[in-house]
Amino acid sequence: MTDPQRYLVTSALPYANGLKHVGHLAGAYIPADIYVRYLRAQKRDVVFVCGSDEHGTAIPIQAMKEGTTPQAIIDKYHVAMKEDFNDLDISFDIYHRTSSPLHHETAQEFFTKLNDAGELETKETEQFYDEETKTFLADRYIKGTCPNCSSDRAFGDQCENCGTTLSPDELINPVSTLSGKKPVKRKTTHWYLPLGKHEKFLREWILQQHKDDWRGTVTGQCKGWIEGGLQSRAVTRDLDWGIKVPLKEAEGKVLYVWFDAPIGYISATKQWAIDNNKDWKPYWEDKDTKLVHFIGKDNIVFHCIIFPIMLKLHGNILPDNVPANEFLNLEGDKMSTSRNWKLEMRDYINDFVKKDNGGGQCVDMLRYYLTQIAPETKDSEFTWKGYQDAVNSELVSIFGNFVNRTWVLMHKLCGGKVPPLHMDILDDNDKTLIADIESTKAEVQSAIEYYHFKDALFQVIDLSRKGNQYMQKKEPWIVAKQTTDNSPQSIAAQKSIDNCLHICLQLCANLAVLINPFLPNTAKKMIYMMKVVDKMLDWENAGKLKLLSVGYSLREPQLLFRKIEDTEITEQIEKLKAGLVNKTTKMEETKSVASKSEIVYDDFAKLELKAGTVIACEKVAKADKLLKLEVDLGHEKRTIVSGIALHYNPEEMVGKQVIVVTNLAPRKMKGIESQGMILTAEDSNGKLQLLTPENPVTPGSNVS
Ligand code: B3M
Ligand code: ZN
Repeated sequence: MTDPQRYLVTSALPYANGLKHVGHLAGAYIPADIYVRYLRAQKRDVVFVCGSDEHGTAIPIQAMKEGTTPQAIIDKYHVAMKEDFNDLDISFDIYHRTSSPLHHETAQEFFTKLNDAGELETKETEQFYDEETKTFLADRYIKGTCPNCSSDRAFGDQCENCGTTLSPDELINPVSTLSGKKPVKRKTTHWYLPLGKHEKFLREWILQQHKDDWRGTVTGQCKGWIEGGLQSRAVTRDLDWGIKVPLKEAEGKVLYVWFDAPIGYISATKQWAIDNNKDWKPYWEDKDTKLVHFIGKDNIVFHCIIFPIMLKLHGNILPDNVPANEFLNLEGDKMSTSRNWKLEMRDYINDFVKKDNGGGQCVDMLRYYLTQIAPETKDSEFTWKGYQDAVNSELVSIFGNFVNRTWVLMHKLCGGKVPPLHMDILDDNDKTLIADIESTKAEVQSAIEYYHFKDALFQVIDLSRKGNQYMQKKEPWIVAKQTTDNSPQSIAAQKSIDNCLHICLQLCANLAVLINPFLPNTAKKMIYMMKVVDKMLDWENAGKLKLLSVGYSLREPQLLFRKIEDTEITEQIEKLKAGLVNKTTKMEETKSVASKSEIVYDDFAKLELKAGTVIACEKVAKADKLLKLEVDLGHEKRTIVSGIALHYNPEEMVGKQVIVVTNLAPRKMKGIESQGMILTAEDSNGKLQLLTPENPVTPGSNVS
């Protein structure tokens, strides 16, 4: 494979509706930044683009929550997110925004081209309409009772309580969140992208051409979509916030946010080109450009199916790879903004980075841990203890310790200068380490090029581990005791010390080059200690043994990383739990206001409740929150789908007794018919607890 002429690297455009957390950082920003820094060190032509996603219903909804305007929301969060990325050294070439006129024009031109070419279809459907505010209601603007768990925190797209994916039609007693009134159905026309027409192309391009070089998790999801039947997707919405559909007959309609957002990558490139006096076109039109999208797994369908179809129809290049990451959990639970179970980038910046005095060590410590636990192939977990261990026992004790002892000993035993290498006395230990230095470059390089950043970083740390072991074998501080006079033994001893420290110093110089894409602040400090220019960090210098000239004097050592104290992590854990409690109390306040109206006994008596025993249980595919249960109810067995997967493992459910509403009309969830509902209560941490008889009862027993 020959190297492409240029690279265009993108990170998902975060919604400008709130601050982002470390899960986002680990998923789409740090890996992209590592990749880009590596390409830059290789002197490749690369542009790294990102920006705020400022359309979609998420924005006006946040404005309603904060009691302000959508414009105020995007202005506030665009600036705040940009600052967060900057503070964590994510080195975008441009951080753009989709509210810019340039983006509006670009997206409208894109739509027009596709529409004029006859690639879009129009369809008339019935949609909920609020007569009072005279607006069609986006799914999120409709609230009602969840048909699955009866919570009144259900919206037209999803239930906030049990997580079930819903459509507005499924809501019981739907009301408009704008007016509180019951909405009516009204006819409306929309433009659709017929995905089905492109099935053959997708099959060939993803399932054949990229079957080996894309992550299995990515092609797997794509396969699911393709095989499930590709439906036409509406690319317009009845909404007053967004990019106007550039057609006379589409008055009051805007482009669907997922149509315009990925085009944001193109408009960002255009703006970058304007700012830097470059031509943007080759980056999107020349086949010799390698386009790579870094995203989280929830964005796969948009980046691998919908946007590529749009790009193809519009005459652009297609992504070469979409290394999507899985999710990052936090301290044993899913990160969630609504439950306040998250670590925002801003919190880490305030509690760690700002206290650094500009050295960037805490930035690098977070970048290190998030890369080490990167959810590349499966979900992974951030724990404060894990963070502390990674910093203290790897960065401080292995990498930092090796560099530090090399510097201290070089100053003590070699007069602060790079000692010579005496080839005549090279022993096996020296040779092995030299070979390791030479071979690590290729390993790190290939891992990065295959987007295995975790592995790549491991190789770098492993090389420093080998340095420590080598030093331990050589013990220059002991050998130094023999260098007291001019005797032949003394001279030989000094030569052995010279060799050890010469090799260790060259190893440190190599470590600086190799660690630079991952931990740029650390590399910068090492450059300072070595008194060399930034150019030394060029990738071509990795694997070389003559990076530091003999006799060159070096600066005093600086500590690269600090230890994380126990008190720091307990404080963080307490803070996390406190945030959850505050949030729950807030939710409870709003809930008690919205309590249900009084009923008579006959209403209650309409319910048939029975106790049953769970005899089998499994996760529901492609639904993070659902479990499928087989419940023994004595005279019959029933299949029940329940939104408790975040709270119970399938294994622990088997054998448990549950209370089932048995006369609820059956309903389909993810293609499975649920023949009842099991009862739960929510505890103060927002966790669902099963209601269960105090002592075992016979399956089928009546509950009253
Ligand atoms: N803003 C969704 C998200 O943040 C969306 C990504 C757009 S990328 C073009 O998950
Ligand atoms: Zn629900």
